[in-house]
Order: sequence, then C-alpha cells, then structure tokens
Amino acid sequence: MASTTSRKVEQSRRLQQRAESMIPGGVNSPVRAFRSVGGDPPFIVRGKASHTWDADDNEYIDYVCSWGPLILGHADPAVLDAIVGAACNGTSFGASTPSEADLAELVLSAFPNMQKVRFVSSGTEATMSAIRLARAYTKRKYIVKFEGCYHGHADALLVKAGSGVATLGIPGSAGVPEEFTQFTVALPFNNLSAVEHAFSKFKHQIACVIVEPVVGNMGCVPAADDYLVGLRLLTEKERAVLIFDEVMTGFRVAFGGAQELYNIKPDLTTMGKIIGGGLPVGAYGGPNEIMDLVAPLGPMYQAGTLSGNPLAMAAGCAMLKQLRERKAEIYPQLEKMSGELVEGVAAAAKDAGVALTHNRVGSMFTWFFNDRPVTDWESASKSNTEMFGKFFRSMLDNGIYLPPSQFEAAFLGATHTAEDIQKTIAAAKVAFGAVKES
Ligand code: KE4
Repeated sequence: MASTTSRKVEQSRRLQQRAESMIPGGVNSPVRAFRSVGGDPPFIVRGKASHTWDADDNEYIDYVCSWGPLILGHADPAVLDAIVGAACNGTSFGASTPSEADLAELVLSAFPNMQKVRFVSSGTEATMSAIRLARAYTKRKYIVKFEGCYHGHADALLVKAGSGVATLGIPGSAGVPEEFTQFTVALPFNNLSAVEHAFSKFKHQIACVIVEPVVGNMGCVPAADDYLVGLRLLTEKERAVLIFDEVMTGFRVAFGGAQELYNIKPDLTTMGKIIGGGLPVGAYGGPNEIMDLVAPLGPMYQAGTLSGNPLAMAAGCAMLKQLRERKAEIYPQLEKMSGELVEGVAAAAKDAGVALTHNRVGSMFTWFFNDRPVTDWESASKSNTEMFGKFFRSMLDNGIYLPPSQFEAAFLGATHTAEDIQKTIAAAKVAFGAVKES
C-alpha cells in the first residue's frame, strides 16, 4: 500500500519489487511487509549502535532492534569479533562444540530455576518443544494459552480464541486442521477466573499453561498484580506445567528475565532473541525432573541440524557476557531512558489532544492509540490502528523506525542516546500534528 512520503524510497521500492517476484510478499516474516501500517518498507543495508540505514541512505533511530535481540545495539564490536572468530574455524560441524556449554552456563547462571537447557534455532522451536515436553511429562493433552499472546507459529499455537471462556481454540491460520487445535484452550489474559474455569472444565487434562510474563505481542501489556502468582498457584494445585515464554523478556526486562523481576518460579522457560546476539537461537529449559525426559535421555524427541550452531553460540556468549558484566549499569540506564522516552511522547500526545495510552516494562513498551488502559486483547484490539499507521509513517519519514504494527512492543537498547530520545520526542510532536490534521 504505497502512500505519499517525503522520504527517498526509490531503491527500497525497486528492491521490494525484486523480492516480491521470488518471496511471498517480498518478506521472510509477514510483519516486515508493513501491511498494517502502509507505506514502503525500507530495505535496511546496515546498522550501527542505535541507528540503521536503508538502501536510499535514509538514517533511522531504530526501536525494532531486530524485534528484541539487539539490546546492545547493531554491530556490537564484541559480538562481531566473536562471530568472525568462530567463523574462521568453520561454521557448523553437526557435532558438539565447547561453545554450547559455554552459552548454557551463562543462561543457567542467570536463570537459576533451570537445571538444564536445550538450544534450538528459533523461539517457535523452543515453545513447540516445551509444550511437547509438558505433555510428555504430565501425560495430558490440553494446553492453555492466552489471547493476544504469540509463541511462534507451531500449529497448536495458531489459534483464535473460541467464543466465550474456556472454549477450544479455532485455527487462526489456513492449513491448520481443527484437529490440531482441538486441545488448545485460548483464554483472556489477566483473568484468573477464566483459568480456574478451564481447569475445572478440563479436570486433570491440562498439561501446561504457556504465558508471556510480560506480553509483547499484543503490544506491551504487563500482567496485573498477583496474576502471575495466581497462575503459579493454580498450576501447582492442578499439577500442570507453567511455561514462561521469555523469548522476548529473557535478559530484556531484567538480566534474569521476568521470573527474576517478579520472583516467580515457572516449571519451564522458553527463550530466544537476546541469547542469540542477533543470530538464530532459541532455547527451552527447566528442572532435571522434566528436562531428563528429552532425547537422548528420555522419550520426548526433538532435534535440529543447526541447533547449538557455533557462530550463534559465540554471538550469544559475547552478548550475555557483556550483560552479566555491565548489568548494574545497563538495566538502570535502560529503565531511565525508556521512561524518559515513553513519558515524553505521551506528554506530546496530551499537548496535541491525541488519545494515547502506554504500557512499559523496562525497555519494552508500546504507545496505544486508545483512550482507555490496555490490559488484555479485548482492550488492545480497540486501539485506533489507522491512527497508529499515520503516526508510524510520519515517524518513519522523520527518521524514527518503530515496530510496524500497533500490536508489537518497541525496544530501547544500551546504545540509544539522550539525543535519540529528544529527536524521537520532537518527531512525535510533528507526527501527532499529522494525525490530528488527517
Ligand atoms: P521466533 O520463532 O520468531 O524466533 O520466535 C517466536 C516467538 C515466541 N515467543 C515470543 C514471546 C515471541 O515474541 C516470538 C516472536 N516475536 C515476534 C515479534 N513479536 C517476531 C517477529 C516476527 O514474527 O517477524
């Protein structure tokens, strides 16, 4: 959907046309096509720290950060050195390498609720495997997820909420037979009674509850007070596995993720993004009692040609070592700067008379074009996505690259500067003017 823009787009348009002739929508992940915000997706050619440049040499302050991984910014020198160093020794062996245990050690030291971890190549693989493992451990079939939470594109997780509470999910994608979602219960987030109802309806049949402990995939939506504790108590009582999907929150909202931030001990944790340092890595982990069911130790099968890839392990180690060494500096800085940014834009919206609400946990946040608090999918979905699209396009024209969807979290990293923040707030003032005019 082309739209008028002051930005140079000729090269990106040419590249988009070329890509579309060979790749569905010209993209390798749908959100990158800008379908929900309109306009011309920039083809990014390089990044450095908090900035990226596109094929038309437009420069952006980047708040996508590769959808979360780049908490230390683009082309972090230590991460690049680690990747180059590993690559000089070969890229993949299909055999164990010392780097896998190196990364495992770093992950387990930050997430003491896990005794073992298995690396895979994406968050989807991590959650798909964790659910299979929960079913193997409990010998139960049903799984509970929450509307607005996204855990990757495994069939059983691509469900729309059935109408009413505790009804079975209906396929949310073509190609997913209803038989594949018949054991998936999709419930409203931040509603404990819905979970209690599901456990009473599917007594002793629910294998696991999987939750984003801070939701990023309906936009940023934190759990209500005592909600996560409530999920923990309910799953303990019902002997179901509690899975914290920390693909986005792991090492993001705290060095030890949401489970450190909220002091909740899940049974299994899934991870991705930051632990790969920008290369493809996912992971799932938990106590030996559950993890020792994973092949080759036990009967739950999961495998992967490039799982534990030495370049990805090296990148992840370089990222996590820096976060470990600098966490006392980095996380307070992210908290402070993210707060200044989010509040500054909110104040600009107020001054412009634009209805805007926002949610933030640490350095993940979302501005919703909504005059009410956003606490779940029902409230998030009432946001004005057309207004968001206008805001997004104006920000992009002024060099601010936000996630191209109202229902995604934005991220700030350790290389964003005070100047970036001020420029973003200034661009927001212009954007709100554009939104009001239209
Ligand atoms: P991947 O398979 O995309 O690596 O991870 C799936 C996943 C699992 N769990 C959570 C909490 C996630 O946020 C994700 C993926 N996040 C999206 C951004 N909302 C990836 C961006 C995209 O799909 O292009």
